[in-house]
Amino acid sequence: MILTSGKKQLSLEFPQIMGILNVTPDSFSDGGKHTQIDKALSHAQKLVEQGASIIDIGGESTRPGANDVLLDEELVRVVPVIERIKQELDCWISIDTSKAEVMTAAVNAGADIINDVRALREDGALTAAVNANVPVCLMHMKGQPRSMQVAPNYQNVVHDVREFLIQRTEQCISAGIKPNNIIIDLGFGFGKSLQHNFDLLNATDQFLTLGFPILTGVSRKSMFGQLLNRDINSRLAGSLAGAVIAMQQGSKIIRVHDVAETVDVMKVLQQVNTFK
Ligand code: YH5
Repeated sequence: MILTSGKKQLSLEFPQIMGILNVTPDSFSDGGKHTQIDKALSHAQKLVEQGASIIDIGGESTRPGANDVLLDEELVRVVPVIERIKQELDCWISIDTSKAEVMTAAVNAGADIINDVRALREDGALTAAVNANVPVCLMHMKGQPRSMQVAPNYQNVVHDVREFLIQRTEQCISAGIKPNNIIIDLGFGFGKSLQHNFDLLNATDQFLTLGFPILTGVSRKSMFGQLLNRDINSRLAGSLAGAVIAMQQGSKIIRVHDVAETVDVMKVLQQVNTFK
């Protein structure tokens, strides 16, 4: 399996590590505009040196309970950072957004992948992604970030998420997204209880038959906080265990904060070839 974006190619024979770069004010609030861009660039540089082949840039907080970010603010946060990373680093750039205007501006600035936790369901997003003609990650989310963690329920979480992804990938293909440009994501923590998250993680291999590469994002999420009673900065071991399970079940892109450690885990698995 190979991803293509413009002239670039990324092999998915072995899992690729996607490093998370938050450009929300909570992460880079001190200093002026240039300091913020410099800080984002140096963090991205560190992630690439540690072995990330993709940097996922997000300017909207989709953590449970988060408020919506205004369009202009999101554009001002992400576009200059994409331009700088494009100039300075050798990596793929992914834009974590749900807004059509941000998708278009980000791809024009050099983003290689559109990563949308709302699976292109916002106004204009599907058209923007078709026109951008780059790989897109379609994620399952039940409800909206503000309320999604209030008593999420499913008849059968694996079946329901799988059906959603089948339907949504079909709709996107009908609208003009190329099948080879689709990545799917089970959406850990987005409208799921602790049990839902682990049921889904353990069913990752059941999504391989859809025929699209699977992206997994469990890094530092509440599923480990709840299970292990750890705060957000003490979830590394849990997150690595989650990455092992995802990779062994065939996930090809692992979205993480802790790149160096996840690359080590991937290389150990590579030696015993436990990838599907
Ligand atoms: C994802 O899974 N997640 S943003 C809460 C946390 C820790 C981390 C409470 N964008 C995903 O990373 N894109 C986000 O602790 C994503 N898949 C894809 N494709 C949320 C996040 C986080 C939230």
